[in-house]
Amino acid sequence: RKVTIVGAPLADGQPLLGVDRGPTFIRKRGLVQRLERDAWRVEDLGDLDFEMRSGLGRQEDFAEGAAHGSTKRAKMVGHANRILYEVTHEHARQDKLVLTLGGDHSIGVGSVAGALKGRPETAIIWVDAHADINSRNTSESGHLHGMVLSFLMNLDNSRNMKGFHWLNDESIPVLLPTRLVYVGLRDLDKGEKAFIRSLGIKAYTMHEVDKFGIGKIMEMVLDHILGRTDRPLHLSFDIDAVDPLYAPSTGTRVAGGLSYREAYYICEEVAHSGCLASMDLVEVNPTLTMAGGDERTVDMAVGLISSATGNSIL
Ligand code: DIR
Ligand code: MN
Ligand code: MN
Ligand code: MN
Repeated sequence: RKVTIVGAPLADGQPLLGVDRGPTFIRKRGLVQRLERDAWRVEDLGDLDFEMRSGLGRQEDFAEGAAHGSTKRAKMVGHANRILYEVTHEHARQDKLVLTLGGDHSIGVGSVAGALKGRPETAIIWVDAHADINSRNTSESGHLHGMVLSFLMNLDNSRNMKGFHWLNDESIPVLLPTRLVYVGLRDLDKGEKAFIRSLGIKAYTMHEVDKFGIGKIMEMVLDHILGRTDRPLHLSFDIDAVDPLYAPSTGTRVAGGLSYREAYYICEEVAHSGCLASMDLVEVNPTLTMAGGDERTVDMAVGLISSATGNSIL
């Protein structure tokens, strides 16, 4: 069993610096050793180089009072995702488990596009407090980490945005609404609710987690996207899905999230399905510790990856 680790040190999909250092911190807390202990053959590609020679300073795009509604850092985020897409596609094609470490969630454009091109039958489990399905027309913030799924599904013609033209390639399947399921949602914009309803996307919000319990939720999740057919699963795990009590070091904390065990249970059930083919672990920003020197969030990221890749309790 081979796993490829790729670091995607991108912070341009949202305003706070530090999330670009997520991959470094996750490695420092022993990710590779954990995977090797679990009998994986690990190939760590290190961090990708997203530098753009002619790039504008981020400050200009995220400055206070920057034009409301305008999409921020599209060229940079599009460019970085194209690089990530090439790499993840190549390794998916070679039938490896592909693990992408963010970075903010905007890196999901490249990692999922690579997964879909390499394994077109891939279904996505999106674990997040947020739906990340805004288009440039519905986004209230202009932050690209909140717009990932609109690119993958080509909503409102998103693939024509500057920086993202590379997605207009027939060999990259457009993500179908039936191949996506959400878990953990609790903070959605108006336009996002409209997309989810009109497209009929399966969404297990925190309300359903409370109502049914995480055991039943994961049965329904896997039944919805797998049914009786085994197909490759891509798990896109935004650490802000987890309650800020357990994962405080992230850019957009929302109270009322997944408990420590609920988060682990999701990963354990994904492992149990035997279908995990690719995974993102994103939005870990170790510089945002409230108490200082707090490693809880990074350790949780390492633990969740370890569980999703098959490290079982017993
Ligand atoms: C909000 C927040 N829906 C936006 N999204 C976040 O900016 O579009 N995603 N924080 O992780
Ligand atoms: Mn997200
Ligand atoms: Mn989120
Ligand atoms: Mn089970």
